[in-house]
Amino acid sequence: MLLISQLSFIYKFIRFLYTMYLFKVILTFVLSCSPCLSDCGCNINRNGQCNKEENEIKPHNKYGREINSNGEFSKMNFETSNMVLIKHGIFEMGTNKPMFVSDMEGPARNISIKKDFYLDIFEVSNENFYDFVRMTGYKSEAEIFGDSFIFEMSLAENQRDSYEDVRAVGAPWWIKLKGVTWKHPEGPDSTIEDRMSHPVVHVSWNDAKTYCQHLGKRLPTEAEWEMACRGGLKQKLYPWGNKLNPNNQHWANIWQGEFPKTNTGEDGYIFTNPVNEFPPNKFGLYNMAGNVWEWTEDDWQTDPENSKVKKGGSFLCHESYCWRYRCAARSFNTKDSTAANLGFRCAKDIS
Ligand SMILES: *[C@@H]1O[C@H](CO)[C@@H](O)[C@H](O)[C@H]1NC(C)=O
Ligand SMILES: [Ca+2]
Ligand SMILES: [Ca+2]
Repeated sequence: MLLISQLSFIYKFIRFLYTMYLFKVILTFVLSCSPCLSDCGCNINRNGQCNKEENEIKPHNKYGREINSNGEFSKMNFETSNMVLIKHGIFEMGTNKPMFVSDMEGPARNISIKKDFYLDIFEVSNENFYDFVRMTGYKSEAEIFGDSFIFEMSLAENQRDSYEDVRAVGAPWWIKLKGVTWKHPEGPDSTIEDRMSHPVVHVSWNDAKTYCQHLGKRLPTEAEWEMACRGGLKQKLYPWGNKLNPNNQHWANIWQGEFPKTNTGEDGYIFTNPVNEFPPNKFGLYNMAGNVWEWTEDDWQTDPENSKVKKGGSFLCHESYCWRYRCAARSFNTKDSTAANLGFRCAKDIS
């Protein structure tokens, strides 16, 4: 009798182990699929692999404007946890010592921001945008157009010469590449998995606006953005003051070396940095200067139909070429433009 009950126990134990094993196999399978949830709705092919390409060439994805305009996205509850409240008031916008006169940086003038508003502490990250896409199925404009602009240093040296025909006129270090999107920032073989905390890039003004609206937010106006950048300081160049590197430290991710050939990455980054790195300004805002350019709500004066103001400069900016990591600096792009150094953050009215 004893033997039988022992055997029965061993049998149950082995069955238990086997059940646990099956459980582990299933769990591993499910987990291995999770990185692709937003990419392909978790289409698993016969090998258990996420089947991205097959999904991406479906016509309804390629011509996704209908998808994006089909009905309103469900609005999320508004969250202020990663925003700061910025008080209304008058501040001196622009500068009387413009570095780029054609950018219309001047003159310095008193501008009144009439209402308090919230602003995102960080640039919108890949993780944030990933969540948005997973919830809404949103297709970005670069995905719909099928290409975007990347910086030549993102390509291996032996690849660069093959792209002469698609280089941007007047700025040959920009290469227009097929299959570049926010989730494949250097082309179809690249991924954001190793930089979920970095700012989302290759997003157009239209994409940025849709993202902010989904969260019950909006894009900041240029004046709001600049007031926030200055952090209460008056007529200083940078969000932290006039010296580029106080205490011999780097306060923003820009370009060190000789543009556009050598970037020494002395500040720690050749490309983008995580949105919570480098010191915040007095308002607690990170990377207002450098890292990625940020879209604003305002029209560009000389092309109000098509172009929008962007602020803050990027990791590609160097004093010799693009000294635009100053609060007064400004530039523009058309609403559907996308690039490797252009992102955004959202603002929000007090309701
Ligand atoms: C803005 O207003 C302040 C206070 O009235 C004044 O001192 C300053 O000169 C004004 N700045 C400009 C650029 O007009
Ligand atoms: Ca850098
Ligand atoms: Ca920035």
